[in-house]
Amino acid sequence: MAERFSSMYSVDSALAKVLQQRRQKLGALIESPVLLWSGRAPSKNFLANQYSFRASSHFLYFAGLPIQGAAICLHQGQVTLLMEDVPDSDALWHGVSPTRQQIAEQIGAIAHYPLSHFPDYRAAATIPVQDLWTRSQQSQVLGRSWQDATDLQGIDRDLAEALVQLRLVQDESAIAAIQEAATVTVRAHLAGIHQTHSAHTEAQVRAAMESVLLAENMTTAYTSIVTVQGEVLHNLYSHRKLQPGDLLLADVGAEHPLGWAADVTRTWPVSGQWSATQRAIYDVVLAAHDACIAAIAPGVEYAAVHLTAARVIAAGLVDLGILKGDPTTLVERGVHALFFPHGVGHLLGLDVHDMEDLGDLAGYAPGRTRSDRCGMQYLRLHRPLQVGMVVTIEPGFYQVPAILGAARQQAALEDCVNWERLATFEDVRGIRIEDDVWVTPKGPQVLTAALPTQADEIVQLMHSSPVG
Ligand SMILES: [Mn+2]
Repeated sequence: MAERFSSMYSVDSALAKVLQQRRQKLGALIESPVLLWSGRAPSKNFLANQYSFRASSHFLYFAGLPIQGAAICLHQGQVTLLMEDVPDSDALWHGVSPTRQQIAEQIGAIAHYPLSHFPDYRAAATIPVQDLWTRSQQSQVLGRSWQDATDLQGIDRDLAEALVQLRLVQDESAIAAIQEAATVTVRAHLAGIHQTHSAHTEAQVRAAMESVLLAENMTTAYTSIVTVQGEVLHNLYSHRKLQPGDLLLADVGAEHPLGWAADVTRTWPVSGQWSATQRAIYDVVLAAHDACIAAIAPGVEYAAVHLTAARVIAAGLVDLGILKGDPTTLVERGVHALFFPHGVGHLLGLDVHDMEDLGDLAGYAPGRTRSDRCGMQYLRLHRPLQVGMVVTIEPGFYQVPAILGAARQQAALEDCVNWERLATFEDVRGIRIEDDVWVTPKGPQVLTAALPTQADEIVQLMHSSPVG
């Protein structure tokens, strides 16, 4: 695309070919035309002050470009673009925009129309986007309405199933983009680890990490968690001061300019030195992390990988005298979930929790539903692993006051938790170690392997001079 346009994106010939293949695969899976909307950015306080735009992932997967306020119709492997041309008056504020025709050429559309042509597509299947303005447009155009994207019916449901089938397994182009996001994410974590010594607050470490993403023209794939209160699983506040005895938990991942996500967590001691108790628990979590990654192979049930993490954590806590009993029995009783209450990971792709807009349709194999068994209800992925899937592995240990307080009231747990022993581990609030793993025919390939996980290596990095 000519340089006079302010838009930074373009589709090169390699991506054009990938998009064509994805469209053809969809065409082979679903007969009816499909209409996918990109959505639009919500405003802050007044209309012209917009949040940055993030296109719907289903749209991005086939269109390749984040085009705001557009829809594509996919049918028999072909794509048609629907959008309005940007008015000339917009150029003062946003520079000269490409015309609809030029965008259509970019994405390989066979035709392009203004939005007034929507009625021609009433028979199309769709997935409702998250933003409500666009959703009401979808509803009007197609004469259907949705509560949310998790209760789709008829052709919309057929489409959702086709999308899951395609997007569960990442093509080469997707893997390359996820790897790019992962590489930048690794550098962000190294920057955070290096700069902890000179930081006084969580926010300063977070800034050091996110600045690496920004400098690569990437953004965060989700709101960063950089906290000394790691036991608050999604702690989104970074205002606290760093104290010498604290562990800092950083869950920060980059989003590639075309939408692909990375998702990485490391935990390190603010002072550059582990206490004996912190080190002991860290090594238990790391053993679980390593055992899970070693277990990854095509055909392996992800739930079994999760249970591997649960068993290794339970065994480690038995060794430390915190839990009592046989690790397998403890896991069957859900006792590990006192300290490891979430699932061991999830699908990763264009969304950091890939396709969770479809509820459990992507994460759970047909016929499977969430278990109410303790420690299993937050499992986000319950399928056999397939070649081409990208998943996270992220075991953790947390002392959540609400969980432990309630557990202490239960006489049933008296025989398996040594509360006095646990009290000596009070400087361990939250530890998580998370990597992104690509399932290949030969086994696991860790896309974030360049970032050390060993306790000694991490603190050595804190004392060494920053690189790159
Ligand atoms: Mn994650």
